[in-house]
Amino acid sequence: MKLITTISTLLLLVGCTHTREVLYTKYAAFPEDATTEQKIDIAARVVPTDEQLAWQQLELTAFIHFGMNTFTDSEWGNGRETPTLFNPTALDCEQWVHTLQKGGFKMVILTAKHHDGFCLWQTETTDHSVASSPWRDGKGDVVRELSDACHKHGMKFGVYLSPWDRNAECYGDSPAYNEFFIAQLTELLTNYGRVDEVWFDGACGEGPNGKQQVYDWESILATIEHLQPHAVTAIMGDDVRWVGNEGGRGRTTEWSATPFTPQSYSLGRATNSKLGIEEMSTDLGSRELVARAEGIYWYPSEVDVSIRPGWFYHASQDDEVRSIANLVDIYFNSVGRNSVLLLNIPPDRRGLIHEIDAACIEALHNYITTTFANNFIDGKVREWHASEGESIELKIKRGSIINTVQLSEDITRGQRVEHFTIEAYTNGRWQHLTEGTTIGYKRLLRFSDCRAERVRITIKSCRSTAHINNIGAYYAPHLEDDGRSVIVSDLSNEGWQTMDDDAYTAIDGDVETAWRSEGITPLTIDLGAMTDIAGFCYVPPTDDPTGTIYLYNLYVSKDGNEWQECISNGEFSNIKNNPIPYYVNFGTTYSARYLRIVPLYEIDGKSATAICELGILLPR
Ligand code: FUL
Repeated sequence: MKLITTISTLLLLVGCTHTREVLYTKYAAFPEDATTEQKIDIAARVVPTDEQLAWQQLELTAFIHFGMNTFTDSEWGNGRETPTLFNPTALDCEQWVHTLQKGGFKMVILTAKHHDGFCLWQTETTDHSVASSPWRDGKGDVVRELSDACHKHGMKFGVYLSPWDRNAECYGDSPAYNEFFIAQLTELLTNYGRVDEVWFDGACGEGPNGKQQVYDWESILATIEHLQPHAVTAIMGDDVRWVGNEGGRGRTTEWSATPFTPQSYSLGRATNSKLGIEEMSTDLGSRELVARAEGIYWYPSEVDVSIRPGWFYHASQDDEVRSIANLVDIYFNSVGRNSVLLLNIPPDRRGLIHEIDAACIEALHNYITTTFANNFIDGKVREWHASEGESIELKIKRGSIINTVQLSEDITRGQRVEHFTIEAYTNGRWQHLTEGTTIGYKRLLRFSDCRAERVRITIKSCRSTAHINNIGAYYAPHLEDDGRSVIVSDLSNEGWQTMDDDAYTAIDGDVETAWRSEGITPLTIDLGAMTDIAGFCYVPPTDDPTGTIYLYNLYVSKDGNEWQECISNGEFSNIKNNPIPYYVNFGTTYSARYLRIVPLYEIDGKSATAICELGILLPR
């Protein structure tokens, strides 16, 4: 396991005095009797490994979700899909790499196996793979084609291998599946050259034997350490931490030095729960939290989000590719908040990145490069070793308008800033522009356009001396979001009624208002007239997830008395992490006037139901 506790010392030149500073790579345990002050001092001196640093510097990384779901139009497969469905007509991994490079991406991570268990490479471990598909007569290998294209064009390459496997017979028989999984991992890390990131999500389920799988993370991480020691391991790995949402939202206070213990460590969950923290927690690094902790990790955040509502390509979402304005916001809220962005760009059924997505990422890249090509600070900014309360004043090029400041800490000396302010000298006086908490590797702050003569940065509070190695002032052009609204029903809700008195908010056409009920409560709607129904849409709540439906049955009726089941044990896959509208096509048309959804299981097993909107899909 790559739990490195090396202590390195660095000879620092601060002013004219030589100071020997002890640094802790990746982890530091607090001495048992350490005071809060001592703990904070140690927290300020935990630093990334070389691999974590190189990863952080990539800034923009790309996810490729491609596989069986691309061909079944789903987000999660159940593992029973026939491999013959997998048949891209024009797959070209060089096109993926060129397109992503034009978008400024430095690494690409491929879903070598998603939860459905279908393997995109020639594996010895199962027949449920490309070898059983008609694509390239069963001789194709997507992992080979992509890794080759990456290595040829200087792009880093990573793999996503889903631990949860809904196809493997042995899933749930823990030792057998661990062996199977490690064999898959070994193939991927042995046969395809250099791999720079290995990505495991935490999903875990029951196998066909009815038993919950228990993963052997220690052996899994040891396999990576042995075969690709320079690769960072993400999410269930111990180098890169999940930011806690799939919506592209980094924290404004983001500590890479955190007491949050990787969940794959045997005591990870227990330690975190003792501290009252989880991946989604707002506070993962405050003084108050560090004071209660027993140690501190360098465990930086990665923001994973899709360019489309779903992780896999669905032609129906071609109109819902994120706008440039939205992508720019995501950039500021991820890379600009001390995180690495992992943006998913899912290839279509041809096996190509779709033209719309390609144009978007290129436009994003142009925006970023043009904005940050022009630093309006006059003169060169030297590294600034700031003590608490210290300020620096910087001249702005004459006549410039700025609305963005970039600050960076030299994280090879730790992450230290806790609070800073930015002011501008304009029209003969100092004016407060904005302020922030953490900085870390990169912090971008936007504020109203300002014609400044000088800017003043003040480090209001920090742990030990802060080493600021980059300051920039820029003008980021304003972009209008195209204001697209998502259509959740093909049929107007005029004349609709719910059979439950207070449930109108579930069909009022407003996705912001939720109908909430205590208990697992069915909802019946009367459309007012016989209608040909081809499917429905469920919009879950996004503020408080309580009541979000995970499993359900769906019925229709002509008269409200006799009901026909259309979907039994349906699943809104991945709704917990990605609470977007879910569109479900029946694959056939029902003539009916009433529709009833019967929730079976709430996302966390709670006794609650929440529906922001139910919509009707008409035949096309
Ligand atoms: C989640 C998965 O369930 C999604 O399908 C997707 O792969 C996302 C990146 O991770 O946990």
